Amino acid sequence: MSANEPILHNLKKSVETWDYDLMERSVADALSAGIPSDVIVSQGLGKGMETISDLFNEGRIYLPQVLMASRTMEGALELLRPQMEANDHVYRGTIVMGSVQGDIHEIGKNVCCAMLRGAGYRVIDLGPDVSPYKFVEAAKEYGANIVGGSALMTTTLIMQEKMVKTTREDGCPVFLIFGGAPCTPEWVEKIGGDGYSASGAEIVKLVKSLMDSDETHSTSLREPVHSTGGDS
Ligand code: B12
Repeated sequence: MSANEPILHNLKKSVETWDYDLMERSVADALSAGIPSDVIVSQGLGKGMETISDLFNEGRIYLPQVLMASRTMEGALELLRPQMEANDHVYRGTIVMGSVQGDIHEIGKNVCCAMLRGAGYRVIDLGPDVSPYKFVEAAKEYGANIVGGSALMTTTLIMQEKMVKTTREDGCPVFLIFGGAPCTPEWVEKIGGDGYSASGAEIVKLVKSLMDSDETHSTSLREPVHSTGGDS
Protein backbone atom coordinates (compact mmCIF):
# COMPACT_ATOMS: atom_id res chain seq x y z
CA MET A 1 0.00 0.00 0.00
CA SER A 2 1.44 3.40 -0.97
CA ALA A 3 1.76 6.16 1.65
CA ASN A 4 -0.87 8.17 -0.23
CA GLU A 5 -3.56 5.53 -0.13
CA PRO A 6 -5.02 6.43 3.29
CA ILE A 7 -5.30 10.05 2.13
CA LEU A 8 -6.99 9.06 -1.15
CA HIS A 9 -9.30 6.77 0.85
CA ASN A 10 -10.29 9.66 3.14
CA LEU A 11 -10.90 11.95 0.17
CA LYS A 12 -13.26 9.37 -1.32
CA LYS A 13 -14.94 8.74 2.03
CA SER A 14 -15.46 12.46 2.66
CA VAL A 15 -17.61 12.75 -0.49
CA GLU A 16 -19.40 9.44 0.14
CA THR A 17 -20.37 10.55 3.65
CA TRP A 18 -20.65 14.26 2.76
CA ASP A 19 -18.28 14.96 5.65
CA TYR A 20 -17.10 18.50 4.91
CA ASP A 21 -14.59 18.60 7.78
CA LEU A 22 -13.00 15.34 6.67
CA MET A 23 -12.84 16.71 3.10
CA GLU A 24 -11.04 19.88 4.24
CA ARG A 25 -8.57 17.89 6.35
CA SER A 26 -7.96 15.33 3.59
CA VAL A 27 -7.42 17.96 0.89
CA ALA A 28 -4.89 19.68 3.18
CA ASP A 29 -3.18 16.31 3.86
CA ALA A 30 -3.10 15.52 0.15
CA LEU A 31 -1.58 18.87 -0.76
CA SER A 32 1.10 18.64 1.94
CA ALA A 33 1.89 15.10 0.78
CA GLY A 34 2.46 16.54 -2.70
CA ILE A 35 -0.30 14.53 -4.38
CA PRO A 36 -1.05 16.21 -7.75
CA SER A 37 -4.49 17.78 -7.93
CA ASP A 38 -5.58 15.66 -10.89
CA VAL A 39 -4.86 12.53 -8.81
CA ILE A 40 -6.71 14.01 -5.82
CA VAL A 41 -9.74 14.48 -8.07
CA SER A 42 -9.61 11.30 -10.17
CA GLN A 43 -8.45 8.79 -7.55
CA GLY A 44 -9.96 10.32 -4.42
CA LEU A 45 -12.91 12.71 -4.62
CA GLY A 46 -14.16 11.46 -8.00
CA LYS A 47 -14.33 7.88 -6.75
CA GLY A 48 -16.56 9.10 -3.92
CA MET A 49 -18.87 10.78 -6.42
CA GLU A 50 -19.05 7.53 -8.38
CA THR A 51 -20.30 5.75 -5.24
CA ILE A 52 -22.91 8.48 -4.75
CA SER A 53 -24.12 8.05 -8.35
CA ASP A 54 -24.43 4.28 -7.85
CA LEU A 55 -26.25 4.60 -4.52
CA PHE A 56 -28.66 7.14 -6.01
CA ASN A 57 -29.32 5.00 -9.08
CA GLU A 58 -30.01 2.00 -6.81
CA GLY A 59 -32.48 4.06 -4.76
CA ARG A 60 -30.39 3.73 -1.61
CA ILE A 61 -29.96 7.48 -1.11
CA TYR A 62 -32.08 10.45 -2.21
CA LEU A 63 -31.62 13.95 -3.64
CA PRO A 64 -30.82 15.70 -0.30
CA GLN A 65 -27.92 13.31 0.28
CA VAL A 66 -26.73 13.71 -3.32
CA LEU A 67 -26.83 17.45 -2.87
CA MET A 68 -24.73 17.30 0.31
CA ALA A 69 -22.18 15.03 -1.39
CA SER A 70 -22.14 17.43 -4.36
CA ARG A 71 -21.48 20.38 -2.05
CA THR A 72 -18.57 18.51 -0.48
CA MET A 73 -17.14 17.79 -3.93
CA GLU A 74 -17.63 21.39 -5.05
CA GLY A 75 -15.95 22.67 -1.88
CA ALA A 76 -12.95 20.46 -2.55
CA LEU A 77 -12.65 21.65 -6.17
CA GLU A 78 -12.70 25.23 -4.88
CA LEU A 79 -9.89 24.47 -2.40
CA LEU A 80 -7.86 22.90 -5.21
CA ARG A 81 -8.40 25.76 -7.62
CA PRO A 82 -5.19 27.71 -6.77
CA GLN A 83 -3.08 24.61 -7.35
CA MET A 84 -4.94 23.77 -10.56
CA GLU A 85 -4.38 27.27 -11.89
CA ALA A 86 -0.75 27.57 -10.78
CA ASN A 87 0.63 26.98 -14.26
CA ASP A 88 -1.75 29.34 -16.03
CA HIS A 89 1.03 31.62 -17.32
CA VAL A 90 1.60 29.47 -20.41
CA TYR A 91 -1.79 28.47 -21.71
CA ARG A 92 -1.90 25.57 -24.11
CA GLY A 93 -5.23 26.76 -25.50
CA THR A 94 -8.58 28.19 -24.46
CA ILE A 95 -11.57 26.00 -23.72
CA VAL A 96 -15.07 27.28 -23.08
CA MET A 97 -17.07 24.85 -20.95
CA GLY A 98 -20.64 24.75 -19.71
CA SER A 99 -23.62 22.56 -18.96
CA VAL A 100 -26.20 22.75 -21.71
CA GLN A 101 -29.41 24.74 -21.54
CA GLY A 102 -31.93 23.27 -19.10
CA ASP A 103 -29.32 21.24 -17.25
CA ILE A 104 -28.18 22.27 -13.79
CA HIS A 105 -25.83 19.32 -13.24
CA GLU A 106 -22.29 20.65 -13.16
CA ILE A 107 -20.10 18.42 -11.03
CA GLY A 108 -18.82 16.41 -13.98
CA LYS A 109 -18.29 19.59 -15.99
CA ASN A 110 -16.43 21.11 -13.03
CA VAL A 111 -14.22 18.03 -12.76
CA CYS A 112 -13.41 18.40 -16.47
CA CYS A 113 -12.63 22.12 -15.97
CA ALA A 114 -10.36 21.29 -13.04
CA MET A 115 -8.52 18.64 -15.04
CA LEU A 116 -8.04 20.96 -18.00
CA ARG A 117 -6.80 23.81 -15.80
CA GLY A 118 -4.42 21.40 -14.14
CA ALA A 119 -3.14 20.44 -17.59
CA GLY A 120 -2.35 24.07 -18.43
CA TYR A 121 -5.37 25.17 -20.46
CA ARG A 122 -7.22 28.41 -19.94
CA VAL A 123 -10.77 27.40 -19.08
CA ILE A 124 -13.74 29.74 -19.27
CA ASP A 125 -16.49 28.09 -17.23
CA LEU A 126 -19.91 29.42 -18.20
CA GLY A 127 -21.63 27.41 -15.45
CA PRO A 128 -24.88 25.45 -15.78
CA ASP A 129 -27.89 26.06 -18.04
CA VAL A 130 -26.02 27.69 -20.94
CA SER A 131 -27.85 28.38 -24.20
CA PRO A 132 -26.21 27.47 -27.55
CA TYR A 133 -26.08 31.16 -28.40
CA LYS A 134 -24.18 31.97 -25.17
CA PHE A 135 -21.62 29.25 -25.98
CA VAL A 136 -20.97 30.83 -29.38
CA GLU A 137 -20.77 34.35 -27.97
CA ALA A 138 -18.27 33.26 -25.30
CA ALA A 139 -16.19 31.31 -27.84
CA LYS A 140 -15.85 34.44 -29.95
CA GLU A 141 -15.26 36.76 -26.98
CA TYR A 142 -12.44 34.61 -25.54
CA GLY A 143 -11.02 33.34 -28.84
CA ALA A 144 -11.64 29.74 -27.81
CA ASN A 145 -10.07 26.76 -29.57
CA ILE A 146 -12.59 24.31 -28.15
CA VAL A 147 -16.09 24.48 -26.70
CA GLY A 148 -17.41 21.71 -24.45
CA GLY A 149 -21.04 21.01 -23.55
CA SER A 150 -22.05 18.73 -20.69
CA ALA A 151 -25.50 17.08 -20.58
CA LEU A 152 -26.55 14.77 -17.73
CA MET A 153 -30.14 14.13 -18.74
CA THR A 154 -31.69 12.39 -21.72
CA THR A 155 -34.02 15.40 -21.94
CA THR A 156 -31.16 17.91 -22.35
CA LEU A 157 -28.98 15.84 -24.68
CA ILE A 158 -30.73 17.46 -27.63
CA MET A 159 -29.17 20.79 -26.64
CA GLN A 160 -25.77 19.41 -27.67
CA GLU A 161 -27.15 19.01 -31.20
CA LYS A 162 -28.47 22.59 -31.03
CA MET A 163 -24.98 23.73 -29.96
CA VAL A 164 -23.50 22.14 -33.10
CA LYS A 165 -26.14 23.72 -35.36
CA THR A 166 -25.84 27.19 -33.80
CA THR A 167 -22.03 27.15 -33.86
CA ARG A 168 -21.73 25.86 -37.43
CA GLU A 169 -24.37 28.28 -38.70
CA ASP A 170 -22.45 31.13 -37.09
CA GLY A 171 -19.23 29.92 -38.71
CA CYS A 172 -17.37 30.13 -35.40
CA PRO A 173 -14.16 28.10 -35.96
CA VAL A 174 -14.02 25.94 -32.83
CA PHE A 175 -13.94 22.25 -32.09
CA LEU A 176 -17.04 21.06 -30.26
CA ILE A 177 -16.68 18.34 -27.64
CA PHE A 178 -19.36 16.68 -25.56
CA GLY A 179 -19.84 14.46 -22.56
CA GLY A 180 -22.14 13.55 -19.67
CA ALA A 181 -23.79 10.29 -18.63
CA PRO A 182 -26.31 9.88 -21.50
CA CYS A 183 -23.86 11.10 -24.17
CA THR A 184 -22.06 8.51 -26.33
CA PRO A 185 -19.44 8.58 -29.10
CA GLU A 186 -22.16 7.50 -31.56
CA TRP A 187 -24.36 10.43 -30.54
CA VAL A 188 -21.52 12.92 -30.93
CA GLU A 189 -20.73 11.52 -34.36
CA LYS A 190 -24.40 11.70 -35.36
CA ILE A 191 -24.77 15.36 -34.40
CA GLY A 192 -21.50 16.36 -36.09
CA GLY A 193 -19.46 17.07 -32.96
CA ASP A 194 -15.67 16.80 -32.94
CA GLY A 195 -15.00 14.71 -29.88
CA TYR A 196 -16.33 12.77 -26.91
CA SER A 197 -14.79 11.73 -23.64
CA ALA A 198 -16.26 9.55 -20.92
CA SER A 199 -14.33 11.11 -18.07
CA GLY A 200 -12.37 14.05 -16.75
CA ALA A 201 -9.17 12.04 -16.93
CA GLU A 202 -9.71 11.39 -20.64
CA ILE A 203 -10.77 14.91 -21.57
CA VAL A 204 -7.17 16.13 -21.34
CA LYS A 205 -6.07 13.55 -23.95
CA LEU A 206 -9.05 14.42 -26.13
CA VAL A 207 -8.31 18.14 -26.02
CA LYS A 208 -4.62 17.58 -26.71
CA SER A 209 -5.35 15.41 -29.75
CA LEU A 210 -7.75 18.02 -31.15
CA MET A 211 -5.28 20.85 -30.54
CA ASP A 212 -2.52 18.83 -32.23
CA SER A 213 -4.75 18.22 -35.26
CA ASP A 214 -5.74 21.87 -35.51
CA GLU A 215 -3.40 23.05 -38.25
CA THR A 216 -5.92 24.90 -40.36
CA HIS A 217 -8.49 26.12 -37.81
CA SER A 218 -11.03 24.86 -40.33
CA THR A 219 -14.28 23.42 -39.00
CA SER A 220 -14.85 21.23 -42.03
CA LEU A 221 -13.65 17.73 -42.87
CA ARG A 222 -12.82 16.76 -39.33
CA GLU A 223 -12.75 13.20 -38.11
CA PRO A 224 -14.38 12.88 -34.68
CA VAL A 225 -12.01 11.99 -31.81
CA HIS A 226 -13.23 9.75 -28.98
CA SER A 227 -11.61 9.08 -25.68
CA THR A 228 -13.55 6.58 -23.59
CA GLY A 229 -11.31 5.43 -20.75
CA GLY A 230 -12.29 5.68 -17.07
CA ASP A 231 -11.18 8.15 -14.37
CA SER A 232 -8.91 5.64 -12.65
C1 B12 B 1 -25.42 14.83 -8.43
C2 B12 B 1 -26.75 14.72 -9.17
C3 B12 B 1 -27.65 15.78 -9.02
C4 B12 B 1 -27.33 17.05 -8.22
C5 B12 B 1 -26.50 17.99 -9.13
C6 B12 B 1 -25.58 18.90 -8.30
C7 B12 B 1 -24.64 19.69 -9.17
N1 B12 B 1 -24.25 20.85 -8.67
O1 B12 B 1 -24.25 19.28 -10.24
C8 B12 B 1 -28.77 17.59 -7.95
C9 B12 B 1 -29.24 17.02 -6.62
C10 B12 B 1 -28.91 19.13 -7.88
C11 B12 B 1 -29.54 16.98 -9.08
C12 B12 B 1 -30.72 17.50 -9.59
C13 B12 B 1 -31.48 16.85 -10.56
N2 B12 B 1 -31.27 15.62 -11.09
CO1 B12 B 1 -29.62 14.63 -10.87
N3 B12 B 1 -28.21 13.45 -10.61
C14 B12 B 1 -27.08 13.57 -9.94
C15 B12 B 1 -26.30 12.22 -10.08
C16 B12 B 1 -26.62 11.38 -8.82
C17 B12 B 1 -24.79 12.30 -10.18
C18 B12 B 1 -24.25 13.19 -11.31
C19 B12 B 1 -22.80 13.47 -11.03
O2 B12 B 1 -22.45 14.52 -10.49
N4 B12 B 1 -21.93 12.49 -11.34
C20 B12 B 1 -20.49 12.55 -11.01
C21 B12 B 1 -19.71 13.21 -12.17
C22 B12 B 1 -18.22 13.29 -11.77
O3 B12 B 1 -19.84 12.39 -13.32
P1 B12 B 1 -20.45 12.92 -14.72
O4 B12 B 1 -21.39 14.03 -14.45
O5 B12 B 1 -20.93 11.77 -15.50
O6 B12 B 1 -19.20 13.60 -15.45
C23 B12 B 1 -18.09 12.87 -16.00
C24 B12 B 1 -18.31 12.40 -17.45
O7 B12 B 1 -19.66 12.28 -17.82
C25 B12 B 1 -17.53 13.39 -18.28
N5 B12 B 1 -18.19 14.66 -18.68
C26 B12 B 1 -19.16 15.34 -18.05
N6 B12 B 1 -19.42 16.47 -18.69
C27 B12 B 1 -18.61 16.54 -19.75
C28 B12 B 1 -18.47 17.51 -20.75
C29 B12 B 1 -17.56 17.33 -21.77
C30 B12 B 1 -17.40 18.38 -22.80
C31 B12 B 1 -16.78 16.13 -21.81
C32 B12 B 1 -15.85 15.92 -22.95
C33 B12 B 1 -16.90 15.16 -20.81
C34 B12 B 1 -17.81 15.37 -19.79
O8 B12 B 1 -16.45 13.71 -17.41
C35 B12 B 1 -16.97 13.87 -16.07
C36 B12 B 1 -15.88 13.69 -15.05
O9 B12 B 1 -15.34 12.38 -15.06
C37 B12 B 1 -26.94 11.61 -11.38
C38 B12 B 1 -26.86 10.09 -11.51
C39 B12 B 1 -25.90 9.66 -12.61
N7 B12 B 1 -25.80 8.36 -12.74
O10 B12 B 1 -25.30 10.42 -13.32
C40 B12 B 1 -28.37 12.16 -11.29
C41 B12 B 1 -29.20 12.34 -12.57
C42 B12 B 1 -28.32 12.89 -13.69
N8 B12 B 1 -30.19 13.35 -12.16
C43 B12 B 1 -31.36 13.16 -12.68
C44 B12 B 1 -32.50 14.00 -12.49
C45 B12 B 1 -33.79 13.53 -13.11
C46 B12 B 1 -32.39 15.21 -11.77
C47 B12 B 1 -33.50 16.23 -11.51
C48 B12 B 1 -34.46 16.50 -12.68
C49 B12 B 1 -34.23 15.72 -10.26
C50 B12 B 1 -35.48 16.39 -9.84
N9 B12 B 1 -36.51 15.61 -9.81
O11 B12 B 1 -35.48 17.57 -9.56
C51 B12 B 1 -32.70 17.49 -11.14
C52 B12 B 1 -32.19 18.28 -12.39
C53 B12 B 1 -32.85 19.55 -12.70
C54 B12 B 1 -32.21 20.16 -13.96
N10 B12 B 1 -32.97 20.99 -14.66
O12 B12 B 1 -31.07 19.96 -14.34
C55 B12 B 1 -31.37 11.90 -13.56
C56 B12 B 1 -31.46 12.19 -15.05
C57 B12 B 1 -32.39 11.23 -15.75
C58 B12 B 1 -32.47 11.52 -17.21
N11 B12 B 1 -33.55 12.09 -17.67
O13 B12 B 1 -31.58 11.23 -17.95
C59 B12 B 1 -30.09 11.12 -13.07
C60 B12 B 1 -29.43 10.25 -14.14
C61 B12 B 1 -30.52 10.26 -11.85
C62 B12 B 1 -31.49 9.14 -12.21
N12 B12 B 1 -31.01 7.92 -12.31
O14 B12 B 1 -32.65 9.36 -12.37
N13 B12 B 1 -28.91 15.84 -9.55
